[in-house]
Amino acid sequence: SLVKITMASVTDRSQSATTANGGEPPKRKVALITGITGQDGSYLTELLLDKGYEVHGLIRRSSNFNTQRINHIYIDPHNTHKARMKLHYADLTDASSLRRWIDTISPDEIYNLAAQSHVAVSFEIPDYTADVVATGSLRLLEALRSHITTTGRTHVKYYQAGSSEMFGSTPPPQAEDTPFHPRSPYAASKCAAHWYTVNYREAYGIFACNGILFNHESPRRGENFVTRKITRAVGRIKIGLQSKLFLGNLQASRDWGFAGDYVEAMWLMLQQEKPDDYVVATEESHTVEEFLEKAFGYVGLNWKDHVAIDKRYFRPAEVDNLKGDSSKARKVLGWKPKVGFEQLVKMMVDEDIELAKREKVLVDAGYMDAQQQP
Ligand code: NDP
Ligand code: GDR
Repeated sequence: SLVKITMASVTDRSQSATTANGGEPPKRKVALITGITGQDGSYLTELLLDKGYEVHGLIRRSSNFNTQRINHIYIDPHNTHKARMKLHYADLTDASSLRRWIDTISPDEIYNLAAQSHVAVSFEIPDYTADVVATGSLRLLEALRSHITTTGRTHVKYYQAGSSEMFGSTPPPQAEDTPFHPRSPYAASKCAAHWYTVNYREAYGIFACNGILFNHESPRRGENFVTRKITRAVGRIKIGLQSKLFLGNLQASRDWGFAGDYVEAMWLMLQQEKPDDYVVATEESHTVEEFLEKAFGYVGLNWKDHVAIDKRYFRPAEVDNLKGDSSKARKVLGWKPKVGFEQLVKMMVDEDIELAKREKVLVDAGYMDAQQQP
């Protein structure tokens, strides 16, 4: 099972390190990622593996496999020379697991990406959202503080996945010094995690950074976020598997970038001399309706023929307009987005057309119902 494999992999790492370096600790940088199975976790893992890191990911137990986004980079850990990504069971609600893995892995960099990350769902499960997003981050910081105190490993760096949702109803453009006005339990919890991170930096001198990232999307985006929900529907409608798409508020405006670009900014923050907080954004904003027009228009469809409004998808409080000012990240980190809005929409639609074609084959062969999604 996965647990047996991963337990073995940690032991294997120290053994192979001893042989390879004559008893010296391994030279490779070691990263620990929470939320490795999520959209950003998968892109960040690819980036760090490319840079030669050994990457450890914490995954939570699920009754279904939840590693689809990282299966393509998974190498059996028994292959100790090649396998540089290792997975371990843990949970942000379980402090002991966090402390144990930090101590066992001895990471140089920790990326805290795990979250109940759906804003609308956070209104349904606010208590759990706060437990994972706010207190979970505090647990991880506290585990890191203990680890540093007992081992003297003061160089360990920490990244906190902050969000533009923290700005909420504060009008754009939003920069690092813009006041927060969260509009959901998710956003309020992210504000708490932000301030815990600042506090651990100030109180204990931990190298801890907050990335305040605006929306970023990709073909790996969860299917119930609006961009992917739209591009999945475009693919399925074009291929004839679906005809209607139900959405909520089409007038909300978001600053949408590409996840692959944004994980690079996370890494850059931890490579600086001093820890700090950075806004990461494209500095361009579009409404959901504009996204619809682009995505349907790209394959020659009119969104108005297919979209119906369902009140269920409206939120008790909405964030109307987000548009970042990322001049600090551009100046200090030398970061800028490579993928623009139109390119992003096309990339997502192209991939979802291919996915719908594969679904169609299964439907035609009688292996899948058209309503069903694999
Ligand atoms: P996803 O929802 O795709 O991934 C979230 C990850 O967290 C998954 O790996 C999930 O595991 C894991 N997770 C959820 N609950 C727990 C838990 N209790 N213990 C351990 N792991 C858990 O999010 P993204 O990749 O899009 O975002 C990454 C981070 O960045 C999140 O913190 C998000 O809030 C934040 N963020 C995202 C932005 C975006 O536009 N994408 C913008 C700004 C911030 P599983 O796969 O099992 O569900
Ligand atoms: P957001 O992303 O709330 O910005 O949070 P989402 O894609 O869920 O919503 C964006 C906007 O679209 C409107 N909307 C709908 N949203 C969803 N999910 N489903 C619908 O059917 C629908 N119809 C309209 C929403 O009301 C909203 O205004 C994302 C998450 O990744 C967070 O974790 C992250 O912190 C922020 O981005 C930055």
